[in-house]
Amino acid sequence: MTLALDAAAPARTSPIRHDWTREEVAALFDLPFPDLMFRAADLHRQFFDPAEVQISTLLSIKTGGCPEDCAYCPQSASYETGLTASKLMEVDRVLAEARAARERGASRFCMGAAWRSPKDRDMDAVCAMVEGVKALGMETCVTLGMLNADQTRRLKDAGLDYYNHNLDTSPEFYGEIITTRTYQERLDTLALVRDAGINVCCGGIVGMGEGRADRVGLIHQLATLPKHPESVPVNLLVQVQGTPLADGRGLDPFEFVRTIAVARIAMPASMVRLSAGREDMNEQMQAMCFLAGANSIFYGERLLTTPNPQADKDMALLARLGMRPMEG
Ligand code: SAM
Ligand code: DTB
Ligand code: SF4
Repeated sequence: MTLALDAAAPARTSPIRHDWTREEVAALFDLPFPDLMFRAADLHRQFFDPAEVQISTLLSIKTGGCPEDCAYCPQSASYETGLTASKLMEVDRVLAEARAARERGASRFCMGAAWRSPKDRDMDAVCAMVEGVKALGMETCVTLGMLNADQTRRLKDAGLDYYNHNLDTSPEFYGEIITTRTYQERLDTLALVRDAGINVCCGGIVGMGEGRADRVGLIHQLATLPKHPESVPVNLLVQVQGTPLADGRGLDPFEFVRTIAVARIAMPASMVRLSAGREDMNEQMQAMCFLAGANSIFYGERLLTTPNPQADKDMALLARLGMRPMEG
């Protein structure tokens, strides 16, 4: 017998706000944990079916040797992480990977390149990848670094659905993490993508030694953009040997769950993605993130260069929780 619970779904009474103050975002973080979780779960139900999780698979189409100095990143040429750099993958190989991801149940295929920004000569191949993945019936996402107007238009013309470009942290903490690209340059790329009519995927990383005020600052920035990003990846730092952040103290798991919940409340109509770092979370913690409003995951054994949970373990977890992949 199935219980008819649909009637219990709350009506969509909460507005989508773009005028959040930092104080309001900080006050959400300060709520008693049960109150925060209740508010996040209520908003989650107003905008989504809480039993559904969107699943995306990542592929690194160009790995390592990156000229940027992002302190968290194993792909920066500035750090000795033991990663072998490689050239841009062949289009056919990328499409074979996308097909395999689709067969395992992914609805979105995200292709990442370790570039500061793409070279114009790379754009033909990347656009062919976008067209090919779309032809497989999957949603497409790429993350290629900074873009100019012409590159953005070419991606739009190729049919790109989402562009991922993260703000990573608060404007105040940013300089501790990256010196080779400014916060404003990131905002400029996001504005180009938005204006071209491509969906925006934008979030950040926590657990980098930032304070709560920086987590507040990150969510405040995202939630006061002229339009909220359609996808908000919340990454827990993957501590990679050789990077400057390899030996940090990590983050209290409840503070991570709070960050998810505050993102859900501040951007209620966005997909909040439980992104990097799931290898370091037990299943109970991941379930708590779903209760806090996360409704998307990266799926498949590899993120870009680091491990992610086995696909069948993820499907088994969703089944144990009575949850299911969102239809593409
Ligand atoms: N090079 C492009 C750029 O930075 O825009 C695209 C690829 S880059 C690897 C995409 C995102 O991955 C970064 O913005 C960062 O948020 C995330 N990331 C990279 N290394 C990470 C790590 N060790 N732990 C968690 N997230 C990470
Ligand atoms: C995002 O926010 N997280 C993904 C995706 N966007 C491109 C990347 C996570 C990378 C984790 C480290 C690695 O595997 O290299
Ligand atoms: Fe390069 Fe992107 Fe890694 Fe920064 S996060 S070093 S830009 S690949």
